[in-house]
Amino acid sequence: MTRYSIFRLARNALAYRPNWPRAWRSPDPRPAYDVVIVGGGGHGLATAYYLAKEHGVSNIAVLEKGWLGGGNTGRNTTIIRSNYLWDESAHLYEKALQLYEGLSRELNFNIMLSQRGVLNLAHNEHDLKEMSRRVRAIRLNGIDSEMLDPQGVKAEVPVINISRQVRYPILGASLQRRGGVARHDAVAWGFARAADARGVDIVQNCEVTGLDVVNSRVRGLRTSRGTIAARKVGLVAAGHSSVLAAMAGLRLPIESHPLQAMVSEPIKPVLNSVVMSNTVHVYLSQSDKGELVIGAGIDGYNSYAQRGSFQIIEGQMGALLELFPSFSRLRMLRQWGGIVDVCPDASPIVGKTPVEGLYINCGWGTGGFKATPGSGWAFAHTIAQDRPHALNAPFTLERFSTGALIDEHGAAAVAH
Ligand code: FAD
Ligand code: PYC
Repeated sequence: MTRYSIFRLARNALAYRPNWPRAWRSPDPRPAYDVVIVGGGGHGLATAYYLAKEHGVSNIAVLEKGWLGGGNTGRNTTIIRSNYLWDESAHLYEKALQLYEGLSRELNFNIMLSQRGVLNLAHNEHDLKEMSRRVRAIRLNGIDSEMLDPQGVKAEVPVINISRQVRYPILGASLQRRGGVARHDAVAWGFARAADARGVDIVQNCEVTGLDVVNSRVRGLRTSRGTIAARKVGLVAAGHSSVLAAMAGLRLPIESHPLQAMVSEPIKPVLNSVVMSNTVHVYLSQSDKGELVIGAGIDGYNSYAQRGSFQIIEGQMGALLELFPSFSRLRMLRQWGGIVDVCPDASPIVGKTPVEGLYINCGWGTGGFKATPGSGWAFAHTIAQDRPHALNAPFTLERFSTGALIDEHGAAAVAH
């Protein structure tokens, strides 16, 4: 950086800009809406955007109890991929990836999508066989996926040690080259700005405290900013899905767990891809700022506390150093937690509920960031048409009574 650009950066950082236009309005809630979306994370904002854009719904509000993207959207490790095993999931996550590929242009907002490739490491014969089967299944759905041998892994990740004389040798990896990362806040902000431009009221600091249901039909919501009538309500409140559903008398097959992550001090570029190891239980990438972004598995207990803990730091550092001993000299900068709602089959619920006019989008567990635009797109269709799109039709609440589960524990394994 030249002295001139440092000066310009400092000047811009300190400048007072009274005339900067707001990216979105800050309206008071109106007494009634056609559709109210509960939850101003990426999925809720995307739903509102596609409702307005694709379905011409004009009277929409998004109610967020805190600030936009302050839930899991702003807390995740930003990994995007569509390498899921079952056809149902492959179609949904691939739709999301395709939307991501055009999202900066669609929203006129740079979401910093970086398709740098996502590697899943194989450390034993079982991993190799499981991955080969998975790669073939994924390719049958027309999604890019390939196997690498140890030399191929080394070519993608030069800092990795492919010696066989280590505790977890690298026997190969699967790679999705179109996978990668995107700036999570930008996804929320881009959808918020574009939804607002289409007339959606985004109301922050507005907590939903109750749902009014009369004769099995939703009529409105009670909030910290008053009562709001609504013809349709979409619940998109990851981390609190069960709490919201219970307000309408529904019990969800969901467990809420903390999931933690951390970042290191920034260092020079050392890692070009996203590397995940289910067996050693760690995943990492390097941010544009140079920080290593490192994720853990879910905490074993249920909780609504969005915070880190000492044992996760210790476990994660142990796992990281098994794979990358040279990172032992790195200092960690920050650690945080988010609350993820996990379904028994590690797949989401996106669809109608037994209450008329009430729709639910939840249970994305540890892996919903990658689904954000696809989830919003399909959920908007479901709300507008009062029936699911083919993409989300299999992801019903009823599957837990019919038994038509979509078991994606393998695809989600690194964080479980
Ligand atoms: P959120 O962003 O959590 O939004 C829900 C919103 O609802 C919140 O803002 C909350 O404040 C609001 N809300 C709750 N209750 C109320 C109420 N009563 N009234 C009003 N508003 C309410 N996924 C990936 O694909 N890749 C990853 O690399 C990845 N890494 C992760 C790492 C961590 C540490 C965590 C925690 C998650 C990770 N995930 C990842 C999962 C991903 O972050 C989530 O699945 C996804 O962001 C969920 O988005 P959302 O919009 O549904 O939820
Ligand atoms: O689903 O890719 C994922 C993921 C990575 C970290 C947490 N979830």
